[in-house]
Amino acid sequence: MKITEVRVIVTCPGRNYVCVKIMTDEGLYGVGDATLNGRELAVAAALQEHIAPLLIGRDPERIEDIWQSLFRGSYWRGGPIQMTAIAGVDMALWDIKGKQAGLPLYQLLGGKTREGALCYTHAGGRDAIEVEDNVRKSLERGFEVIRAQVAVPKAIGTYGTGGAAEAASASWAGATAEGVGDGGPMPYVEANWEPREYLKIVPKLFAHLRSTLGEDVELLHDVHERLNPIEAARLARELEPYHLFFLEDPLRPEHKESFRMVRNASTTPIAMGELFHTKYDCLPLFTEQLIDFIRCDLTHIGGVTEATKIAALAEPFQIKTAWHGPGDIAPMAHSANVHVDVSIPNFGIQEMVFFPDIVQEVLPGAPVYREGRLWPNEAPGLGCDINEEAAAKYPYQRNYLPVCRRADGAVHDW
Ligand code: KDG
Ligand code: MG
Repeated sequence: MKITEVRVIVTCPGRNYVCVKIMTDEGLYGVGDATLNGRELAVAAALQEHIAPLLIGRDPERIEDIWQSLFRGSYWRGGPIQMTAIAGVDMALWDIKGKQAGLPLYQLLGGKTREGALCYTHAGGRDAIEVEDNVRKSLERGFEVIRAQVAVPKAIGTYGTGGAAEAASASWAGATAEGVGDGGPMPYVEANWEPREYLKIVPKLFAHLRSTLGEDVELLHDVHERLNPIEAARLARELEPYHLFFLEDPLRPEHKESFRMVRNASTTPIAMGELFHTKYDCLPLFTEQLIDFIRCDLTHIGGVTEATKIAALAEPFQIKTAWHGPGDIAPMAHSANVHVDVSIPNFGIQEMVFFPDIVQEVLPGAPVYREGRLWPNEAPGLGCDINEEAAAKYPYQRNYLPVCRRADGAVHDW
């Protein structure tokens, strides 16, 4: 079999997605996700201008060889743009292999280790009562694990307080009113965010949720890389009595040694990884046993090929997976997540979103949610497709992630 064409389809059914469609001389094609929120066209150009010419005429069955030639063969390795471009190609090649075999991807990865993939949704709110209310609504929908985020006093537009709606949409309805949300034609400014206020409010939120909801519901919280090591250590310690499922991304991704301070301070389980790009980012956290969940984004680490290696590296350290599953990666990536989830031994949990109808029309095949779990598509390969005609109706719109600023106006990590 030979690759005859690599199509890069950029579409905006409510938010931007960069899709890869690899065509072959045998009529089979595969689809993958190469979306990098806020830098979509950089990835599209990398694919179109630099990667596609290298793939024409290659055998799509040689996934590992193509992966290695794109990662190491280019000399300049890693980074979000390159690893996202590789992911789009990698997913499309696994999709072709599945279609060739007539098997869903999880079968190619060793078959099922479990039925569905336990998943979590987001609950947010302006105060603890509103968050509690939204957690209760998620419980009614069957979720057993829920992420909880609360507005920080004095701050404008705290990350995550729009809950599941914010996660699914580029222009969340609350965004224009309060400056909250994920994205816009120019960056929103999340203003007046102060660690002191954040560190006071978050333990109070979880004290409230435990006192009103009891111990049965599993709760987690995303710090979104905003604290320094000593602040993160304090938060992890103060949240200990509330038994979180995990505390997510407490620190910036670059200096892995900082995690020692958080680890030594508490027994709150730690998750990390949505800003990682390769297995090499994960290694020091694994070998020193500094985290409990690895939550890379398959679309930003080079796809299924790197994800299965990361999961295998994590397994002997009893670290589980919690792959990133936001609305800003396409259904193909969510499908890849779940195929990996149900076939590895050390799956932990899967983050999910409910895609709006318009996304499902353009990019059909997202995993199905039922009873607190995601269920993989049983069609061959990823089980996803790109409706190119529908995609063409929604052209790319420039969109940025928000920027966070402290009370004195200084830039902080968003
Ligand atoms: O594009 C950025 C989002 O993917 C990120 O803010 C979402 O942190 C996130 C999460 O945990 O889903
Ligand atoms: Mg996160």
